[in-house]
Amino acid sequence: MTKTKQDKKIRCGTVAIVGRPNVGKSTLLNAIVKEKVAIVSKIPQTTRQQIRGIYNDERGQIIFVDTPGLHAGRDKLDRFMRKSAYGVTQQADCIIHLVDSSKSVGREEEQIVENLSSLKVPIVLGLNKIDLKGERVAQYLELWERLKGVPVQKIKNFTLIALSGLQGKNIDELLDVLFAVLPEGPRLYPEDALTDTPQRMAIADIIREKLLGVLRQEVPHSVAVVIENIQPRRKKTIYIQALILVERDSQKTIVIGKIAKLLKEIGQQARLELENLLESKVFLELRVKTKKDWRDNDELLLEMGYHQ
Ligand SMILES: Nc1nc2c(ncn2[C@@H]2O[C@H](COP(=O)(O)OP(=O)(O)OP(=O)(O)O)[C@@H](O)[C@H]2O)c(=O)[nH]1
Ligand SMILES: [Mg+2]
Repeated sequence: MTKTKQDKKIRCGTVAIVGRPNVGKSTLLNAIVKEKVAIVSKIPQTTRQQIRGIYNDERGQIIFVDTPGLHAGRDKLDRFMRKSAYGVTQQADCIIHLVDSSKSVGREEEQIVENLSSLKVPIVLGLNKIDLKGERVAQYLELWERLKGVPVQKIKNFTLIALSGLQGKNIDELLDVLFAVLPEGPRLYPEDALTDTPQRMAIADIIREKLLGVLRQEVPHSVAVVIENIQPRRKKTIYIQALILVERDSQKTIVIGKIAKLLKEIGQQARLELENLLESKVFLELRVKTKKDWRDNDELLLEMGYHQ
């Protein structure tokens, strides 16, 4: 008897995208699901919590989990971010270790490979930013070889792929690799689901992304966005009050200055994206407040959705 289309088994699984900050994890996720589900910026440590992006085709479903960039910071938010990223690797069916192939391997990268190399699930080493000529590809292969003690061709359950999330290069090839290793099983999310980020978090992240676009040096890491109020007001307008937290008064001055100068631009960009997300007209009000050391404050972290 020949197999009909219905008989064909579909595959479904979770794929964690992990790596150092700024290697392009969120850009890759957005390129795969062809929608902006994760914010992106030039500044490292943009992503602060897990972001799911769900991909579907006739082969099945892949639940991609974008994670905060792994770095060595020591405050409570840093620890939450690390826990959040490594936590995903414990539950995933496959892991993409994403690296920036134009940048040198550092101590942080060694630590990541030390952690990942003991896992049993298939690993895909994504050599990203290949559009920048990928000058350092060999260093990443050597690192994996050194920690596994065998040449890359001999590492079990290990695949290499050159990528450019920015240019959408080799995304189809990546999907082929992933569907080949994921388990058979029914879809876990409806086919039209794209992500499951809570709306407040998505709104706060869009505003934070616009701020990251204008802030420099240490300030971005001290900035958080808390949504205080979302309220339908008048006909078809949603009123959003957002509080921008900084850690020190000196930063407040910088942020207010930037905002005043760029409020039109930031507010305008954020508003357009929010209108797209909420499918409604949006009125956005931004305030800035100092909350000393919020990155080390359990209560505030919880309020922002960075659960311990
Ligand atoms: N040239 C090039 N740039 C890229 C590529 N992918 C991402 N970028 C850029 O790299 C920067 C960081 O991208 P993100 O996607 O935010 O990186 P991330 O790994 O999610 O960073 P964190 O959330 O901080 O861990 C942005 O300026 C992107 O435009 C790529 O394939 N090629
Ligand atoms: Mg990110």
